[in-house]
Amino acid sequence: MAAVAVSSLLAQFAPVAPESPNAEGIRDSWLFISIFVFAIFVLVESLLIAFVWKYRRQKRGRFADAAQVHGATKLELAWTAGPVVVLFLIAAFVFIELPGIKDVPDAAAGEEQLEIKVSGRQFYWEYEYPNGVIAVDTMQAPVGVPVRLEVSAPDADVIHSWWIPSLGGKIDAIPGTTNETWFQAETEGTYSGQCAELCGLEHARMLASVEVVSQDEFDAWLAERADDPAELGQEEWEGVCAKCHGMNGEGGIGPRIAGSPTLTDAEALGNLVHNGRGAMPAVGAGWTDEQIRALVSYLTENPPSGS
Ligand SMILES: [Cu+2]
Repeated sequence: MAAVAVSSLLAQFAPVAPESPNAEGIRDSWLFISIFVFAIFVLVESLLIAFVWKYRRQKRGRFADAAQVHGATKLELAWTAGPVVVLFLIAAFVFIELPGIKDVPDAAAGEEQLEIKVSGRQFYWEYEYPNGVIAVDTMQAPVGVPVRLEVSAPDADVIHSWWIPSLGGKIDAIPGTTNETWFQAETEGTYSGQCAELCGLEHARMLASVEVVSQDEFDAWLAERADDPAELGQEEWEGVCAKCHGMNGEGGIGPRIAGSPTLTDAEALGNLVHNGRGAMPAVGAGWTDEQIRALVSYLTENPPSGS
């Protein structure tokens, strides 16, 4: 029982189960470093307790000096060389693992590779697929295929950070720069994460997830989204508008917007999301007409109830 409790406690500190080779490299580095961390912790703390006990005052007078010990060449060499060896082993291990974590695998001849543009924005993730399909917050990806992510932040002054722990490490989304990362999901499923760089009021709600599906399901989804952007409208409402204005437009960080004629007026809504207004940032700067139309048609069919 105790062993189970201890191992489940330790699991709380461990990285999530990796589902992509780069996440495996991160987990392995963590485990390797942890061996030394744990061993050094136990060594230092037990010596500390042992010496506190061994050299306690006992009958020596309160203000009398304790025995002055100096010069122990072997011991001094050992505690200098030991840490050097430990640091060398850690550095060597990490440098061996690093290319497998950082470098996007080259597409072998005939092998498929998918590229998705990831944009961090206040306060949502926008994905653009090779055929131009746009999605918000939830990414779809095929299982077993290397997915290269081009991560950036189109709005001028806010940095975000893309992080799906089971699919690899964090990568910053920085204005004016494109950072690359990748994953190759080993099993189908939904993997979640969130923006890992404080980016403003609703940063905590800037969640992200990757739904890994079979190649056929992915192809079907991509083709369907290209023909019919209805789902996009819903994602935009939930991922972009509702985080500040409430899921039913009842208001929150932003004012109540249920019943506002702007919601169903493509020109007014386009103007608002392109340029922002007052405290509201230009959440949809650069949105295409199609993106605006998707939102207007969703809101026309599903007017927010206001409560
Ligand atoms: Cu963010």
